[in-house]
Amino acid sequence: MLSISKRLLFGILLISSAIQISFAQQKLNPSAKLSEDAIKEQRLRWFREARFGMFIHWGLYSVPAGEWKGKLVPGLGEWIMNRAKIPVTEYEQLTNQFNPVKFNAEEIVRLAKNAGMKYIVITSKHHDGFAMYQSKVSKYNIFDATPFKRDPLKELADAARKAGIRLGFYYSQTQDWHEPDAIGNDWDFKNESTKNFQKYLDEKVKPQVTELLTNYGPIGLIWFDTPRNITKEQSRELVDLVHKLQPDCLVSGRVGNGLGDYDSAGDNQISVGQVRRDWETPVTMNDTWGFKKDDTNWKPTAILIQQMVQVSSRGGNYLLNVGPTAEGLIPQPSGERLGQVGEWLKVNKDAVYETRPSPFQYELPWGIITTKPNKMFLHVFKWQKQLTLFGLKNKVRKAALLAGKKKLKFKQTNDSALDHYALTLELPANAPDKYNSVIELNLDSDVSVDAALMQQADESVTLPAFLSNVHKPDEKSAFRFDSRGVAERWLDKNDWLDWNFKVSKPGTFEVFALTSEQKYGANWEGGHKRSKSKSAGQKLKATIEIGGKEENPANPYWKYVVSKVGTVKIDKTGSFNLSLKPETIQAEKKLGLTLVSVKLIPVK
Ligand code: FHN
Repeated sequence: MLSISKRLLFGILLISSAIQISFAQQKLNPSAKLSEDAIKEQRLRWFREARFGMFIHWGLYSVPAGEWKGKLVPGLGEWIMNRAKIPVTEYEQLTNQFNPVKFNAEEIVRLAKNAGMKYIVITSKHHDGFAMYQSKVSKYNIFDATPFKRDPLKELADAARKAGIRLGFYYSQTQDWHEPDAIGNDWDFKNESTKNFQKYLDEKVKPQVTELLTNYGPIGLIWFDTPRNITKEQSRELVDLVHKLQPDCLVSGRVGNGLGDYDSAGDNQISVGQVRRDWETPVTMNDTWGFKKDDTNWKPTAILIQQMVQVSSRGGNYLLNVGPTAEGLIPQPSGERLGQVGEWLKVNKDAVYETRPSPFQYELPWGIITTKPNKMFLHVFKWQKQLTLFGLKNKVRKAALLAGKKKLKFKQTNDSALDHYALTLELPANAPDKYNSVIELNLDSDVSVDAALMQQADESVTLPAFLSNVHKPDEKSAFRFDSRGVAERWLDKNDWLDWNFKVSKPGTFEVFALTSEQKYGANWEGGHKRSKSKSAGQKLKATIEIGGKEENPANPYWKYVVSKVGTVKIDKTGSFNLSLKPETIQAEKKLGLTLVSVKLIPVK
């Protein structure tokens, strides 16, 4: 049961003079040294343009496919050895049954290419320690230990090269449940004190990574995962090894200690936060990475397309997973969805590849934006006959649907007193695309916007947590934002937030707080109480209750808990400030107040 007495204090402060707000986007890698910068830029060039890749989780675990000794094992398919605590000697027996004769590298590459994917990342060794290629370092590999006697990574590397698709290898550098010195297997190798992680790193990880970067031609990236205990020196050793062997090969953020070439968002986390570095998010098509026969919770194609462009609109890459079966086949529902995404991309590719992020840091009520020099692409998820965009300062030269190039009528206005720009587009009655219809705007110069938070055309105001001014009286406070832009570790009652925003249509508004509830794991935490507030203006003191829940299509693993806080009246246009101060914060589960945003919805 959740405690439902979150109590917060809101202070609404009317500000008479306009506030100058600048949310300039940070430049990538501002602090890197010049020469390193240049090398890194070169390495990142293809990745930055790619936007969409295929993740392949394939290993011995596809044989049990989620079932062990007649019982379905909950959790991720590739974690079955860990979840069912299968002894190494028993798990090794799976090698006798692993004969994926239907594996066809060219077919997989064709599927990826038709889906519009620009790169493929396949598990060369997952946490179970089994190498999916011919390794001289350990006989525990698909070539030497199974009846298959083929090297699928070699076949994939050849097929990918022929098709002009980049290939990357996933490699689990800390967890290896097959090895006594590695992390993770506490059922066979119980004695932590005798473990020598460096030995495992020197004798298995580095030699295997060397094989992968020596025997398979140019490799786009090494996707290290779960850094866990790895020290900064050890992460550095791996990064240096990769760059020494193949200077153009990228290293994923999960090598640990902030040393990767790019950041990796959490699994299935579609980041809405600020763009700081190049980044990628790995996403499952159902709920597992490795094949599981009982997982049929497939995401609809509309969600996959919307997530992909949402990631593009924040400057990231979308790495969408498939989990082949023990026969080597990609499950039919995955293939079907990839085909549909590919069809959409054939028409709308200009709005995805090589695009730059949205100039607006916040989400819009109808969809998202991607940009290119002198161009803006409006991805409309919620179709409407008239679409209004606020804050665009450029003159629009032409507006047209990307599909079919049909020109659209539009009008631009500017309220100079409020410093408020509006573009209104007239749209056809029906959405031209059932997933995401894109409008292309040709602009007079490179995109220029008023990036301040502002009321939208539906008269609502959304104040995302990550765009607030954060006040942490105690510097040691753990408060921060996760890769979705949601407040986490808000455990200190003295931390508080405030926002400045513009209102162009005065009125009475209901105020809601949206907090984030995990689908799995620790869930949600409540019981926070109100504190004294020094805010001026209208004050709302409210008990936040679970007033409802909203699905969050972009992040299906985190629902929004919606709580009504009260009502405010804003009787003139202008700039306003809203502050949010909690009282005591319940932190038993160490979740605290997981604020997504505060919303003002007009009372009609
Ligand atoms: O534990 C793994 C998991 O099995 C899977 O490989 C994902 C993919 O991002 N990475 C780890 C969890 O974050």
